Amino acid sequence: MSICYIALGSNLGNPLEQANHAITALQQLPKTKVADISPFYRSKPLGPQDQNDYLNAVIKLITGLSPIELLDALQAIEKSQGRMRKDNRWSARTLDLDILLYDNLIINSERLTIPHYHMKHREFVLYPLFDIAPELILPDNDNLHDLVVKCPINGMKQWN
Ligand code: A4P
Ligand code: MG
Repeated sequence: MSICYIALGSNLGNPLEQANHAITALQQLPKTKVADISPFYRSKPLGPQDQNDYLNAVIKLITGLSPIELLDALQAIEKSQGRMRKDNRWSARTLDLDILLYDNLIINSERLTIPHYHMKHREFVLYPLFDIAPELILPDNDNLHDLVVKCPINGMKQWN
């Protein structure tokens, strides 16, 4: 079994409902257990500013799915919750589920980049990850605590 961390983001429709629905779907994945869920945060949009604030969270999974099987499963959940892929990057979305980390693996393939690119500079990834994995060391030996200290919180708040 492998340990992985999933970043959840939503800023369209009802983000709280989307997040809870996605977590239920993750709990129903084969060979997979939801081991921890971070608090939900409200963050300012990275990218175009003419979109709503995001709900962001990080979820810890213990899974027997391979990285690609997990990606397929996450994309199926996104699709079932009405995610439309658009050409413009960083645009609003009902649900985004990204694989941040998968054990200590480094993957650079056509469909997968793990650790997730830019994760080291995003407050809406680092803070919730730190909430559930304060001792975490990244595959390149960077210490999560050091990354959090260096990352401005950028007005992020608890969701409620
Ligand atoms: N892909 C590669 N690596 C991974 C991975 N580790 N996990 C590929 C998941 N997918 C991965 O993804 C595009 C392709 O990335 C997939 O087909 C997969 O094979 P996508 O979900 O269709 O595209 P996207 O999410 O719109 O693009 P991108 O560039 O991943 O978006 P970002 O960088 O995640 O940004 N602001 C706030 N405050 N909070 C947010 O959560 N999110 C975004 C999206 C912008 N601004 C935000 C937030
Ligand atoms: Mg994505």
